[in-house]
Amino acid sequence: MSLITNKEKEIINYLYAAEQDAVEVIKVTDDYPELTIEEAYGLQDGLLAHKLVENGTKKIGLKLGLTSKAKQEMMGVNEAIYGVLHNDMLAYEWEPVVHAQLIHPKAEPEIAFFMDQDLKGADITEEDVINATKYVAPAIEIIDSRYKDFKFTLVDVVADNCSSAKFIVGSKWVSPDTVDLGNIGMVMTKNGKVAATGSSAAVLGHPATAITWAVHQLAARGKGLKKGDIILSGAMSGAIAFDSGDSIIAEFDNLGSVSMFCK
Ligand code: 0L1
Ligand code: MG
Repeated sequence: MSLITNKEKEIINYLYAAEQDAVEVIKVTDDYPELTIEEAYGLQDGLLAHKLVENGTKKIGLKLGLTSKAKQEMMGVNEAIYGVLHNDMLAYEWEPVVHAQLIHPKAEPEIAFFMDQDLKGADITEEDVINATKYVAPAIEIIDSRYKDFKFTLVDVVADNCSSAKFIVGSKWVSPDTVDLGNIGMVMTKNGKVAATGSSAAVLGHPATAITWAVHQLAARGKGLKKGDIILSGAMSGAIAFDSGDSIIAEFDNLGSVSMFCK
C-alpha cells in the first residue's frame, strides 16, 4: 500500500476495533462524507496490513458481494463489489462459530473457487477463469457488517471489507468442468426448516462472470488473483441471520453440502 494518511489510519483503527470488540459502530461516511470508492478499496488493503502487524493475518483470497440484481437494486447501484479473504476468516464444519465474537452475523450460500494459476488482466474471460480453477466447492459465507443495523453506503461497505467475517467450505470439491456452474440450485435450511432457496444464476448470471468482473477490477488497480487463492463468488440467495444454537445447512445440486453450527 502507498503511504497511509492519518485519516486512513483513523478509519482502519476504528473498523478494526469494532471487529475485535464485536460492537456495531456508526458508518464511516457519517464522519468522512468525502471518502471515495477508490479510497475505500485502499482501506481494505490498509486493514489487512494492520492485521498483519497485530496478528500475522495473511490474504488467502477474495470475495464478491452485491452480485445479485436484487441486492444491487436494494443498494441503488449497478455494480458488484469485492473484499479480501483473510486466513483467520476460515472456519470449519466441525468447529462451532462463536456468536459472542460476532455482531449480527448472517449466512450466505456461495460457490468457492480454488485457483490453480495466477490470473491477471483486463482481457480475462469467463473461460480463462474456469481454466484457471482447480476445484469448486460449496461454501457458506458469514457476513457481519461492523455498522449499526447492517446499514451503510457503498463506500462504507467497501471500506468495511464488504462485511466479511468468516467462511466455511464443504468437503466435496470438484473440477469446474464437471458441473453446470451457471445453473446450480441450492436449498439452505436453518434448524431443519427451509430458510432460503437460490441458484448460481443469481450470481451475475454465472459465478465465473462475477469472478471475471473482479479480475478486471483488480487489473485496473494493478492486481490479480494468485494460484492458491480461494474466491467466494457471491451469494446465491438472500443472507439469513442466525443466533447461538442455530444450525445451518446449504445443499447444492451436484456439489454436495456445507454446514455450520453457531454456539
Ligand atoms: O458478501 C456479500 O454479498 C455482502 C456484501 C456486502 C453487503 C452486505 O453486507 O449485505
Ligand atoms: Mg457473500
